[in-house]
Amino acid sequence: MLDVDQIRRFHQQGFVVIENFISAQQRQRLMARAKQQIESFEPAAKPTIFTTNEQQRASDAYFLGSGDKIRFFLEEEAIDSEGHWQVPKHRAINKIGHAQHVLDETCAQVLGELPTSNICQQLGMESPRAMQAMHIFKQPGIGGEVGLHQDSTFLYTQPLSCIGFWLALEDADRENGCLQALPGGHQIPLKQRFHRDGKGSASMTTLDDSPYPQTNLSMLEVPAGTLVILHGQLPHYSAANTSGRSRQAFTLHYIDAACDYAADNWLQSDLGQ
Ligand SMILES: O=C(O)CCC(=O)C(=O)O
Repeated sequence: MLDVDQIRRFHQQGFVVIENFISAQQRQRLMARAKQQIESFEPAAKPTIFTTNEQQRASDAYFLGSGDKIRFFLEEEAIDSEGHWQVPKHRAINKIGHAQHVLDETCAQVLGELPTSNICQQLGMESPRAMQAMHIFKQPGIGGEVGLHQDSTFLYTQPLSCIGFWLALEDADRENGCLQALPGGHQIPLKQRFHRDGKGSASMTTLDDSPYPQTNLSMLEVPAGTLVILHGQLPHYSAANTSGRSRQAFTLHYIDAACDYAADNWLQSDLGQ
């Protein structure tokens, strides 16, 4: 649970960093389970690359259907233009998502040991619902950047309610692509919505085209075991992993079930807690 100072910091700066939130044993269970899942994953002839390019992402049925499944997405550099693998399978995975917090017993158990739902309530959520889980790998050398974004762009409710929990499974620093966040940036309006278009695809719509404030991003270099809680409107980013070290993280995104979850959000699922 959060103390008064941590709650104040979340409301003031839009994020809060809490070291030693998840134990080494819990981290190992999540990482070992992901390793097993990858071993049993059999990639399609034309596997899905995870990309920050929305047009490509929107046109991908494998991605759009992953809200209530456990699916595997590859790093952009893992496969060349002719479809040849550049790295072994376990080094190619960008992320696993988006419903292992419900569908996978180990994930559900470990996450159930963490007081994330209670923390949501401390932060003002009436009826927390864990909508989306992601095991993010940021592979050594080829782990791609995640562009500056606000999480409510992807999990839109009225009123806005998304809160992200980002768990460092391994040390994260500037070389291996730690999170970077705009302090106080949760006060700016939501800039974009990523939504289904009713024709089997999805696209980005601009809601507010003013530029992001020219404030420096805070570099959130954190040891393994740290939790970063992110307000849904907080602009955040992570750079490519230029190091030889991996940077695994696990994220869980909540919305308030007391708010209206948009029927055209890309992520549609009847699962959730
Ligand atoms: O782990 C990362 O590199 C980025 C994760 C992120 O931006 C998110 O979960 O919203």
